[in-house]
Amino acid sequence: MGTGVRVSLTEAAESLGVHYQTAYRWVRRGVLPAVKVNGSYEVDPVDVELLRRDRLAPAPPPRTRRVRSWDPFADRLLDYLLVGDEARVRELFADLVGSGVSLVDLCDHVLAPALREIGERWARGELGVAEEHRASAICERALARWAPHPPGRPRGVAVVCSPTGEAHELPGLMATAVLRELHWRVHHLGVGVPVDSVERLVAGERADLVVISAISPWVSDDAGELACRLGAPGRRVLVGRPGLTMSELAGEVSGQGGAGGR
Ligand code: B12
Repeated sequence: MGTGVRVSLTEAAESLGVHYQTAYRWVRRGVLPAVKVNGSYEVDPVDVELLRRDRLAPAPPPRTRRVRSWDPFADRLLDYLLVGDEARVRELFADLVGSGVSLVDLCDHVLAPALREIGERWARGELGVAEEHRASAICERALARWAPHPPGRPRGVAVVCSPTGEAHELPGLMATAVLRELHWRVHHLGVGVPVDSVERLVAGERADLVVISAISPWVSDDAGELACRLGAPGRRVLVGRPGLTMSELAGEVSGQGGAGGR
């Protein structure tokens, strides 16, 4: 779990044995999470340690790791989430992604099953709202680390949003992480943004793709209406719903697959 005590970027650079400018570049690229305090960057020592380990590790193999069974990983994630062990969650993600697991597989086979189980336990009254919120917040922060803007020329501009009335943020974050891994430039709007404002941003950014993440059944009509409003010539609009997967999203944007596009 994060210590709550942050160190300056200069100290982090020293402890990583790199020049301040290098550490600064890592912050700008999202490789090293940081917050700005009084105009200076500060970082969590846990992130510094994770980055040190990443750098010490041998160069990762190409992203082709095949996993025989995902269940042990989803179970481990669930265990860590249930006790709020954020450091272990980050390590698990770093181990998997660092050893060649794609964000598609991480989301579909590890994150989503653990979250579904948390939802089941909450629905059965075995888990409090506080524990469920803690778990979601940990997932959001851990996944955000793997969703920096991609380097190089993007495949296109995407906006990821949700209908108003949808409070579930994680599916949109998963879609953002996966699209960025696939080299899309993504504007992630989170939840609760008024439709008019989403519409203006989508037009202003000349989005080629809009992904609407909607997992609550009561917003499915709104998701359809939003998709109609945001559609335009030359722009694809895809609507997510429970049961669809990141793998289908990835297939759709690669020109294959059969997810809920228009
Ligand atoms: C975390 C959580 C919350 C958190 C969200 C916090 C956050 N920051 O995101 C909070 C506390 C806000 C919350 C609130 C509520 N929740 Co809730 N929540 C969950 C939980 C545990 C995980 C949600 C999640 O991230 N799921 C993502 C994954 C696990 O699900 P998935 O839909 O299969 O995801 C895939 C697709 O969405 C797809 N995808 C995403 N985008 C796209 C786009 C495209 C184009 C494609 C192809 C695919 C795609 O990829 C994902 C990965 O495979 C779920 C459990 C569950 N089964 O999902 C309950 C759950 C969704 N919640 C539920 C409920 C009832 C609620 C509340 C009504 C509770 C209440 N009484 O207040 C409110 C509703 C708030 C609202 N207005 O929306 C129910 C919904 C039941 C139903 N179907 O009717 C669930 C299923 C729990 C349960 N078992 O009962 N919740």
